Amino acid sequence: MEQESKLSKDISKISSSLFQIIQKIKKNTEFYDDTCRKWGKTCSEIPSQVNDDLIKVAVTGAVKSGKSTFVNSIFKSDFLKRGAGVVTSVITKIRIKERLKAKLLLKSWDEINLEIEEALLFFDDHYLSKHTNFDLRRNKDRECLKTIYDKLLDETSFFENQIRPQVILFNNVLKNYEFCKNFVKSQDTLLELKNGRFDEHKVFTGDPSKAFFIKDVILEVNYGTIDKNLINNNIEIADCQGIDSTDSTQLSKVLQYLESSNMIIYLIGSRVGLRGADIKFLSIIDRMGISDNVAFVVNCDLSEHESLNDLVSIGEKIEQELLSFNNGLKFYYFSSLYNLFNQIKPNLITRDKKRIKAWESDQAIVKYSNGNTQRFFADFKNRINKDKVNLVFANPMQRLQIIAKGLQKKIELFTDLFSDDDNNADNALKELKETQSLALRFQKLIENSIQGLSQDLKKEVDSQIDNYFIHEKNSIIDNLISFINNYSVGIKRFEEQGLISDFPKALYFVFQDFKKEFDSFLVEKVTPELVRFVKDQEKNLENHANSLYCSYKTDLFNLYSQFGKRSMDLSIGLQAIKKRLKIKPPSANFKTRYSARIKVSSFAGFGIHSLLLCIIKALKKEPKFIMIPLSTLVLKKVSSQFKKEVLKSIKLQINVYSKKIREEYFYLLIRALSQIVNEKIIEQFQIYSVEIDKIESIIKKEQSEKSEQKAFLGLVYEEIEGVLQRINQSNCHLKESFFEDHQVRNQDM
Ligand SMILES: Nc1nc2c(ncn2[C@@H]2O[C@H](COP(=O)(O)OP(=O)(O)OP(=O)(O)O)[C@@H](O)[C@H]2O)c(=O)[nH]1
Ligand SMILES: [Mg+2]
Repeated sequence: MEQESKLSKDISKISSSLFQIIQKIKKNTEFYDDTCRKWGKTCSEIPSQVNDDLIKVAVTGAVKSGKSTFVNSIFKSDFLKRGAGVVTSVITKIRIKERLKAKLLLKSWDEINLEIEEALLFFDDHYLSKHTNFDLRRNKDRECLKTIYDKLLDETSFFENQIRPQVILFNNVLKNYEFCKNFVKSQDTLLELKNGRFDEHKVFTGDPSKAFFIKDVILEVNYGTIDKNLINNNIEIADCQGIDSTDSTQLSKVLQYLESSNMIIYLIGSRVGLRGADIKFLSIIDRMGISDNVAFVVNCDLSEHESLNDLVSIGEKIEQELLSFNNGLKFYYFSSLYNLFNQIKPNLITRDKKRIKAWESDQAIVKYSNGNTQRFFADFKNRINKDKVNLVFANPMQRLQIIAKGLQKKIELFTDLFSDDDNNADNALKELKETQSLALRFQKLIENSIQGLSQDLKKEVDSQIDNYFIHEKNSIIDNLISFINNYSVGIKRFEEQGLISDFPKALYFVFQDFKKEFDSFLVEKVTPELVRFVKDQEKNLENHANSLYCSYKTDLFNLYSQFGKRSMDLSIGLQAIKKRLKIKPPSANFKTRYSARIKVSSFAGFGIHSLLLCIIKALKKEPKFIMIPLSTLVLKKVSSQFKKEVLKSIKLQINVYSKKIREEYFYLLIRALSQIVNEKIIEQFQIYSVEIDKIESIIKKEQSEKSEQKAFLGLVYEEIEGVLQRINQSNCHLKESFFEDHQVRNQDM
C-alpha cells in the first residue's frame, strides 16, 4: 500500500510536471495549439480523479461471526463496537483521513414517518384513519403507535419464532424518540463526532433500535499505528450487519454494498461453522455473479478447539459444504480476536491478557493462526493492488505517457521544420501535410464506425432489455406472477391462532405477512438476477468496444507506419470508466405499494361482514358457527384483491425501471464507451492536427529566431524525456510490488 500512495504521489507529480511544460510551451513558442490545450486540461484533472477513487472492501457474514473484531484488527484499534448480543446494526464504513471523525447521516422526519406509515398499512385504527400523514413528533401519534404496539405485541410475540419486523420497528422508534429527536431534522442531517466524541458513534451503530434513525455512517480514522503497507486513503472497509436479519430492508442494504464492492470478506465463526443463513446468503451472492470477489475467513475461537486437528477438520467440513458454491474459493483460518489483542496489547485488561496467555499455551494452533493471517494479508494486498492498478492507476499512467510521447513527437515535427536547410524544411512540411490529410481521413472513418458501433450496441441492449423485462418466458414479470399466484395467504394459520375472529387484525397480518414474503422474494430472488443481467450486458458491451478498438490497434497502425509505433496496449476497462465517470445502474428498489382504493374496498368487505354479524345476533342465532367461515371468505377475497393490486403496481415499477436502466444507464454507458474508444484512437492522430498556416509562417521566420525556438524545444524535449523516465520507474515499482507479494504468498503456502 505504501507503493500505492507513492504511485498516487507520482501521478500527481508527473501530471503537474507535464502541465508546467505545456504552460512553458504556451508562453515561449507558437507551437501551442488546441491539442496542447486539451493535454494540459487532462493533466490538471488526473490527480483529483485518482484521489477520488475508492476501492471498497465489504466484511460480511452471519451475526456474531466476528466481523467487527476482524475489522478492528485490521485498523489495530477498537474503532467498532464488538461483543455479545447483536451489535452492528448499520453498515459502518471506515476510511483513512487526517483526523478521527465519525460522520453519521441521519434520516429526515419525512423518511422516518413514511417508514412507520408503511408498517402501519392496513391497521384499522380510528385515529389513524382520520389523519392521513403519520408524524412521530406529534404526541397523539406516538400514543396511538404505543397502543398499536401493545396490541400487536400481546398477541403476536414470537410469531413463527420471529418477532414481526413491524413490531420491532414500532418498539425502536418509541424507545428512542426522546433521544433521537435532538438530532433528527426535517432534512437529512449530518452529525459529526470528532476526536474525543468519536466513540459516541457506537451509541447508534451498535444499537439496532437507534440505528433505525441512521442512513449512512462513515468513520474517518487517522493512520496512528495502522499498517500503511496494508491500508491507505484510497480504501474503504465496511463492517456490515449480520446477514441473518429477518428484515429484508437490512439484507437489501448489505447486498447493495456488496454489489458495489471490489472485494468481499466473508466471516464464518469456527464455533458454529456454516449455518443455513450462510448458505442462503451465499447463493444470493452467487446469483448476483459476484462470488469471484469472495474470500472466506474462518474466525477461529482458540479456546474452543481441543487441538489443531480439531480445527483443521472443522475447516475441511466447511470447505466441503461450499464446494458447490464456486470453484477456486479461498479460505483462511485465524483468530481475529487474538490478532486484535496482540495489536492493542498495552491497553488490554488483565482478563484479556490472561486469555492471550492461555491461547498461547497451544503453540501449534497459534502458529497455524499466524501463518494463515500472514497468507491472508499477503493475498489481500495483492488483490487490492490489482484492482487499484486496473481501476485507478493504469489508465491515468497510460494517458500521461501518451501525452508525454505526443508532445515529444510534436517537437520532433517542429524541429524538422526549423531546419537550417530550406529544402529539408519544405520536405518536412510536405510530409506533414500528407500525414495530416491521411490522419483526417482516418478520423472520419473511425468516427463513422464508432457511430455505427454505438447504434448496434443500442439495438442489442434494447432487445436484451425487452426480452428480460417483457417478452421471454421466465422473464422477471413471469417470475413475479408465479410467486404471487402461488402465494398462500395461510388463513388456516390465522384460524388456528384464533385471530380470524378479529377481522381487522387478521387483515393487517395477512397483508403484512404477504408484504414481508414478497419483499424478501424481491430482495433474494429478483434483484440478484437483475444484478447479474446488468453485469452480463456490461461484459457484452465491454467486449464489443474492445474488439473494435483492437481491430484498429492491430490493423491501422500496423499498416500505416507513418503513424509510428503506438502505445495502445491497454484494453478498454468498463469498470474503470464507470468509476471515472461515476455512472451507476439505478437501484432496483421495487416496493409493494397499495392504493387507497384497496384499503377502502377491504374495509368495505369487513363492513358487510360486520353487518351480517349484527343481523345474525339480532336473529339470536349462534354467531360463532357462521362467523368463522364468513371471515375467511372475506379475507380470501381481500387477499386476492391486494395480490392483484401488488402485481399491477410492481409491473408498473418494472416498466419504469426498464426505461430508466435503458436510458439513464446503458445508453450513457454506450455513449461513454464510444467516446473512450474514439478518444483512445483519435488521440494517436492528434499530434498531426497542427495548424499548417501557423507552421508556414514559422518557416518563413528569420533563421536566428528559428534557431532560438529550436534550442528551446530541444530543452523541453529533454525535460519530457525525464518525465517519461519517471513514468517508466513508477511502472517498474508497481510490477516489483506485485512480485514481492507473490513471493510472500508462495512461501506461506
Ligand atoms: N474467542 C474468540 N472470540 C471472538 C473472536 N472473534 C470475535 N470473538 C468474540 O465474538 C463476539 C462477537 O464478535 P463481533 O466482532 O462483535 O462479531 P460481529 O460479527 O461483528 O457481530 P454482529 O455485529 O453482532 O453481527 C465478541 O464478544 C468477540 O470478542 C475470536 O477470534 N476468538
Ligand atoms: Mg459487528
